[in-house]
Amino acid sequence: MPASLRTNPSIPSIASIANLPWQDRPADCHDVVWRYQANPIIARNALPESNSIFNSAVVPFGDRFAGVFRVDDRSRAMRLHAGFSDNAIDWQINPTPITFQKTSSALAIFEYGYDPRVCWIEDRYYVTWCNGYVDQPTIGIAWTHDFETFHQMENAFLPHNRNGVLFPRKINGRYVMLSRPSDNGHTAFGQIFLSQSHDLEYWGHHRHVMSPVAGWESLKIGAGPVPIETDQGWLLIYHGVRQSCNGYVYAFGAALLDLEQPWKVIARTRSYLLAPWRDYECVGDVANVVFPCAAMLDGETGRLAIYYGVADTATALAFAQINELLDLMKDNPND
Ligand code: BMA
Repeated sequence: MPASLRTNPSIPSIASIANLPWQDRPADCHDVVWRYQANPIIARNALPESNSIFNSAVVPFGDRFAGVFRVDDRSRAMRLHAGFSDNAIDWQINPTPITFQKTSSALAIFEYGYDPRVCWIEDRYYVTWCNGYVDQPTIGIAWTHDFETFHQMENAFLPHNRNGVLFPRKINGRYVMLSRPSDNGHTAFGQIFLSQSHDLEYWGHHRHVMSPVAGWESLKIGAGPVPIETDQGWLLIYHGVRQSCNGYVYAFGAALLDLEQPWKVIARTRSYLLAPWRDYECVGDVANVVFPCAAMLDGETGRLAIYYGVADTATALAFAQINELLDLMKDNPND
């Protein structure tokens, strides 16, 4: 195990995942993040009624993998679907959307859902997503043990909010969630904030975490996959958006957050790690979008598999070595 990784096997995000998908970096590639050569791994028409399947979250599930997938159907309804895989590349996605069980009769109905993240905390998987409430986006939360039955909890926040991402353990006795306050449209601003809760229901002690700095993220940023715990800090992969004369361009980078006070940014990448360069990232329903929602780490080897939506159309996979990512950020302390 690389020296920089914690050795606590009770933290699933750093447990060994022997069957994690992997391809070595191509000989002619010098990037810290490189793409799976058979991308995209999930085609837009993988389901009979799907228009697009993208911005989706996957996790280890026993000795297999499970996930929650953003499926926009051909009526252009935005729905969440569960899915399973033996190798985390070939996915069997349920053709019918998740029907959430309400944990309270007063709970708002599911209007639409998109950009899910999945996070194991203590004894169950939590799903967070952008949840329509009176036709406005906020953060929905549900939990599941088996990816068959999902129990929807109260929305975390009032509208407008997007990119709600939980940390995989309590920090100083509180659950912690990143989010990105927004508006109801294609929001032209965005900073990452953090909120804390004793029960995953009432959220407070809000903190500012990060604002856009570099050119590639100059319009807005939002948290991506569930942060990964290392002994140097929480590794957060996040998306950043630049406004061009031809529209928004979505890329992703990374930051290192303090372990005990995760609103403190220790370091962040100066340049993007991956930007829309390939045709499947540049051409689709929304051009020039790479949007990461999941990352799985094999604690044994430090191999990281990053799942990202491409052009709001399909789902792709990329790889990195976690120590190379941490080293890259060390060269760019946030001082
Ligand atoms: C964001 C979200 C994402 C989408 C992105 C690019 O606001 O809606 O789902 O990938 O825009 O269209």
